[in-house]
Amino acid sequence: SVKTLVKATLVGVAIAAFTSSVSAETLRGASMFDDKHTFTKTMVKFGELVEKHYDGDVEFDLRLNSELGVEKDYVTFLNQGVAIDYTILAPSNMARFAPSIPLMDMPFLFRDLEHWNTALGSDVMAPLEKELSDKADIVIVGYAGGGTRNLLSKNPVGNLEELKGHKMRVMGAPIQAQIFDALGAAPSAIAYNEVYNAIQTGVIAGFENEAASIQNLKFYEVAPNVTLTGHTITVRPIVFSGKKFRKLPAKLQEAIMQAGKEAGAFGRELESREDAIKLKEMSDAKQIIVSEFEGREKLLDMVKPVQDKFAESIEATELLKAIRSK
Ligand code: MAV
Repeated sequence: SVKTLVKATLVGVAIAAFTSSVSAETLRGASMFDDKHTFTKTMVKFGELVEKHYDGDVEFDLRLNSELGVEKDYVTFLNQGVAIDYTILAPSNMARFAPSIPLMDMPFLFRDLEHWNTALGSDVMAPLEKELSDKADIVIVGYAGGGTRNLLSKNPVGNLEELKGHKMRVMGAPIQAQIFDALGAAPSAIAYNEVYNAIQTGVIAGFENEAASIQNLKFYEVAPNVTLTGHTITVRPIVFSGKKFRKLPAKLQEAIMQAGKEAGAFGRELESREDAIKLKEMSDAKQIIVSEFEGREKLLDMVKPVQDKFAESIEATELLKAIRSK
């Protein structure tokens, strides 16, 4: 009868409403750090902004403290569309999937914070984003970063003489090792979660990192000497799995792109502002001993041919020129 049909329809509508409310889209993120690190704060912000820009139901499940591994694991997960949907990644940890992406964070790419800001505020990185999307199926939705990377070692490494043969860990991209090799050091690629132990056991004598992460993971306990080479101002894309992204409603995709831009700006401002503060906190607490690198101005000249050669090998000579001239 009509009456039963209406009843059945109403029940159907109620069930549909119920299931859609329990099956809100859940997006899982990962951070190597606790809730005090700028990356974590940026990803929390990202979630809040997506919720703000999206009318539908969406939930965030952000796993902290390397519960789901480190960046070299995250990049594989994103590429395969498993385990996580978004995170923040160092371009140099994505080299295996897109060989040209480490151009973005190679040492001595930016002259200073102003240059870094101008470059990231432009669309100069677009060809690299395209390669990442085509080859790795990873979408860049925004840019965080803004920390300055310095040398960090067990014993002081204060000049080129002391850097000679210095056993140090670098990120997985070949260009990272090539640059430190050109400076005379003895670099080797080691996973981030093995660095602390490797220094403690004497496998390496140091590495390079930015204040936010040194403080968060207490690397100063094994490598208290910070030498201000300031070789890299970090570029840290907020990245999303392409496989997951394509399955999301168009409106949610739009919200994610918008939130990524805004969360990136939030993260860049936060990390670049806090960088010197965090160094000072660690130094005041006598956790680190900070010193200048004698002859820092020579370093750029030493690595420039290596940068040029890398750019040539990935057919990005014009792009490197464009970034340098920003
Ligand atoms: C710092 O923790 C961050 O820049 C992070 O993105 C890198 O993966 C890490 O250093 C590293 O050196 O691998």
